[in-house]
Amino acid sequence: MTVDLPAALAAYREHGFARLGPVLTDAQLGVLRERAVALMLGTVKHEGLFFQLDAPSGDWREAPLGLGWQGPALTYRKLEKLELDEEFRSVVRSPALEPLVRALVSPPVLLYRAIVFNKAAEGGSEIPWHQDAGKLWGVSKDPSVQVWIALDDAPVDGGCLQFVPGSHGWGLASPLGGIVGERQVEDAQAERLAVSVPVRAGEAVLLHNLVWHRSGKTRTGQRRLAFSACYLDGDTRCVRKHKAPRRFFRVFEDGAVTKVSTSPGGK
Ligand SMILES: O=C(O)CCC(=O)C(=O)O
Repeated sequence: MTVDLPAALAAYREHGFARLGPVLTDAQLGVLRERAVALMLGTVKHEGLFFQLDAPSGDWREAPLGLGWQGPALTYRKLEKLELDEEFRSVVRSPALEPLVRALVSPPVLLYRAIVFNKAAEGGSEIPWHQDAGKLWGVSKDPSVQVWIALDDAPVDGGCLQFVPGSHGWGLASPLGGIVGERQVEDAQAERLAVSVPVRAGEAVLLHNLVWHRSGKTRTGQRRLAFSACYLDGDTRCVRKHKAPRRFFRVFEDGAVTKVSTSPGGK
């Protein structure tokens, strides 16, 4: 499984996202799905893993924060710090992704987050237009490289990603980052410009952290699991003040790279 690097980089620069095609074998998919379920059910445990249950209302704003693992359930919305799990760690460093990551990220490549997004068969919750950068992220420079991998099929009505193409070139919608305000969504005519990217299990999508993206509930009656890894340039520092600074996980052991420009439009 190889990613068409020039095509992926061109689409990423122009649109802020790129389809990468399949990056996992069926066997790997099976292992990762089973592991995600085992973590939710607590049959595999790692000290320090982050869990967030979905809100029973299906409104992400009501999802409880800071509670950790709440007992066996398949309705966790997010599982984070998956670099602690050997199966997910091997995806972060996957040979299928390594050339792409090395092309875009300055060494030594660091990891900001390794996360599973789950939409349970009952529907899960909608994630509104947002950007994955800004002060909320607590780092000295905004990251720009994320790889999102479907672990289940993600069809149009089953929780696929949606994008506003080119929006990575508009900068941060607010210094804080995260959710894009309603007014800005209207002004940008995001609804009209939105592009859905349905994928099959095992396929990946490269995202620029500034591109406006969102996902709906799954309405197919099928669960939609996805894994995402966000990479950081080696000189990125944690600037959070409320806790001790994070030390980011180092993705590859050596530092050899050819980093290319990540600016929109390829300049
Ligand atoms: O997996 C999803 O539904 C959303 C992913 C997402 O919003 C993100 O990667 O920031």
